[in-house]
Amino acid sequence: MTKEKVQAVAEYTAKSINVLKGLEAVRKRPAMYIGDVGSRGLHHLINEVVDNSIDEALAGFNDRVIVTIHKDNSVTVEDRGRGIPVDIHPEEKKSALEVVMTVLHAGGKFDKTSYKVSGGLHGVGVSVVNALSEWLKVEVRRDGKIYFQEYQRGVPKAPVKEIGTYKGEQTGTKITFKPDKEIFKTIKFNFDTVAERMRELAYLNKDVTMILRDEREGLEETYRFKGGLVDFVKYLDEQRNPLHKPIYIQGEKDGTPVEVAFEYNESYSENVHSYVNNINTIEGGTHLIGFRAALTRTFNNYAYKNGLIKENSKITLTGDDFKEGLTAVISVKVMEPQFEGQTKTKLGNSEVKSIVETIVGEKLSEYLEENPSVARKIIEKCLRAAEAREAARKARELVRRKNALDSLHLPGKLADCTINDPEHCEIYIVEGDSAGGSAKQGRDRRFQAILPIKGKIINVEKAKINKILENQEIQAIVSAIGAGIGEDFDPSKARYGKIILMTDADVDGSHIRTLLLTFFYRHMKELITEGRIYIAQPPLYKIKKGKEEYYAYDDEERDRILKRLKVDGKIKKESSETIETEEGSEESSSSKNVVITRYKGLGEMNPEQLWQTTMNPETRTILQVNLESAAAADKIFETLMGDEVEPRREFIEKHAKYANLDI
Ligand code: 0RA
Repeated sequence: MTKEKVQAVAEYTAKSINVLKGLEAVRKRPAMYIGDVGSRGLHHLINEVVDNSIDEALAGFNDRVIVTIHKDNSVTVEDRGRGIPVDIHPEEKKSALEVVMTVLHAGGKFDKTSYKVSGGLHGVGVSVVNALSEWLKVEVRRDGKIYFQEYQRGVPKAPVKEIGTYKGEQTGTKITFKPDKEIFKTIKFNFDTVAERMRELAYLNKDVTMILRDEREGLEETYRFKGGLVDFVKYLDEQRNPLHKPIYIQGEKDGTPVEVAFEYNESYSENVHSYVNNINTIEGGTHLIGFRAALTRTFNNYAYKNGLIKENSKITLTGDDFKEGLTAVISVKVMEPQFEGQTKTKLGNSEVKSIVETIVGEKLSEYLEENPSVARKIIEKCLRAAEAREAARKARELVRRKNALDSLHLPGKLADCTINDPEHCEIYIVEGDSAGGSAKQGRDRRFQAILPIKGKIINVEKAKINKILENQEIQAIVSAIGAGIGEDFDPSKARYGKIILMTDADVDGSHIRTLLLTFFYRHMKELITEGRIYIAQPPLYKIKKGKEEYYAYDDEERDRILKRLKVDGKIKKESSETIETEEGSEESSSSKNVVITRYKGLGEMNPEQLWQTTMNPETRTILQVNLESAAAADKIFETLMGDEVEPRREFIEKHAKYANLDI
C-alpha cells in the first residue's frame, strides 16, 4: 500500500469508530435524543423522518408523504423529495446517504439556507431513528437510479448499493424502520397520535398531501387541505359558532414568511396555536407577541377612527379583550430559530415580533376597511369582553375579600404535607370523601397532601367566570395550590411540584377527571405545559391466591397474572365484584381458589392498599398529562365539554377503550 492509501484507510477506520461511538451514545441515553423511551419517544421516530420529508417540501421539492404502519409495527415513510444525496462525501469518504443515516446531526450540514423543521425541536436527525431501530432500510431514487442500504441497530450491513433504475422524473426517499424492542417500553404505534400530527402538517403545508396507512387495521386516511390555515381554523371551530369567515393574512419580510388565519366565535375561550417551521410553539414567543400587539393596535385604531368607541369614553380595549372567542393559527418560517422555555417551545428571536406585527397590522387594516361589518362585529364582541372582564375582576375581588382563594386560608378539608419545598411536594386531588379518607391515612404525610373534592366540579367551559370563582371545589383547589387563577396565575408560586388527579376508574371518574383537566387547561395552563399535572393509575383488579396478592391495572395484565398462576380461565362464579376461579388443571392437588376482585372505586381500597398500588412513588405509575398537540387538546375539550351532544357521543364511543384522556 502506498503511504496515501495507508493514511486513507486509517482515516476511514477512525471515522467508522466515531460513528459507532455516536450510535452507542444514542442507544445508551436514548431519552437525551428523543425525550423518553415510552410511547411519546416512540412516536418521535416517525415525526423525525416525516419532518425530514416536510423539509424537502419547504425547500420546494416534495408534495406528498406516505406513512405506512405495518403489521409488525415497522413503519415506512415515503416522500417525493430530491432523495438523500448518494455521492461520496469528501470528508467521510463514503456515500453521503450512509453519512446522513449514521452520523449524528449530519443531515443539517448539507443545506443551511433553508427553513428546517428537523433543525428545530426534534432536530436529532434520521441517524437517531436508525440507531434506535432493530433494523432500517432506505431506498433513494435520484438521477435515474435506485440506491439501497440496510442497517442493524444503526450499523450498515453493506455499503450503499445501486439496485436498479427507474423511469420518469420521480425522485424520492423511502425509509422503513422497526423500532428496537431493547430500547422502547412499547413499540406499538397509535394510529390517532400519528394521524393528528399528519393532519396538522397538512394544514400547515397546504401543497403537501399526507397519507397515513395502517396495515394492522386496514385503515387509510388522506390529508390535503387546499385552504391551509383557513381550513385549520374552520376545523378547530367546527363545533363553535363563528361570527364571520376566517381572516387570512400572508406576507414576508426580511426573509421571514408569515401566515395567519383567525376568526372570532360566540364562545369565551381562546384557542390560539402558533408554529415556527411547523413546530408547535406551545409556550408561544415573539411571533405570538407580535400577532397580539397587531390585533390590539389595529382594532383600537379602527374603532376610534370609525366612532365605535367614543373619543371621550375612556375605554381602551386591552390585549385580553381580544382573546375571548378568538381562534387563530400563526405560522412563521424562521431561518435560525432560537427556542427557549421549559419545553424549548417558545420562540426567542426578537426580530420576529416586529415582522409579524408589521405584516398583520398592515394587512388587517386593509381588511377592516374593506369589511366594515366584520370589523363592527368583532369590536362589539371585544367591548362586551371588556365589560365582562371588569365584572370578573369585581367577582374575584369579592371572593378574595372573603379570603377564599389565597393560601393563607387553606381549605379545611386539605390534609397538607409537612415539608414545604414545592419541588418535593405533591398534592392528590381525590374524588370523594371516602377515598380521600383512605388517601389521608395511607399517604406519606411528609410530602403528600390530599384534597378530597365532592363529585362533579363545575364545567368551566360553559360557566361564566363569577360562577366558576364562587364554586367551593374550585376555591379549594385554587387556594390549596396557592398560585392564583386566570390572569393572576403565577406557576412559580404553586405550593406543589406535582398535582395528581385520582378519580375512580369508571365513567363518572373519567368525567370528573376531564372536568378537572378542563379547569387546569383553561385557568392554570402553565401547570400543564410545564408537565406538572399527572393522572393516578389505581389498579382495576386484585387477584388473590392464598396469601399471595397481585394487582392488575388492565385486563391484559389480569390475564397475564392468571396465566402465571396457571388458572385455566374457567370462571366458576361471577358476581359483579368478585370472580372466583378454580386454580390449575383437574389433576391439581391444590384446591385453593383464586379470587379476583374488580375495584369499582378507590373507596374500596384500604389505606395500605391505596398507598401500595397508587401512591407509593417507588411502585406507582402516574401518567403525565402533556400538551404535545395543543390543537388536539382544544378539540377534545370542546367535544367533551361543549354543547353539542352527538360529537361527544361519537368521541366517547371511539375512545371508550382508553378511559384515559391523554391530551
Ligand atoms: C440531506 C441533504 C438533502 C436532502 C436530504 C438530506 C433528505 C433527507 C430525507 C429524509 C427523508 N426524506 C429526505 N429527503 C431528503 C439535500 C438534497 C440535495 O441538495 O439534493
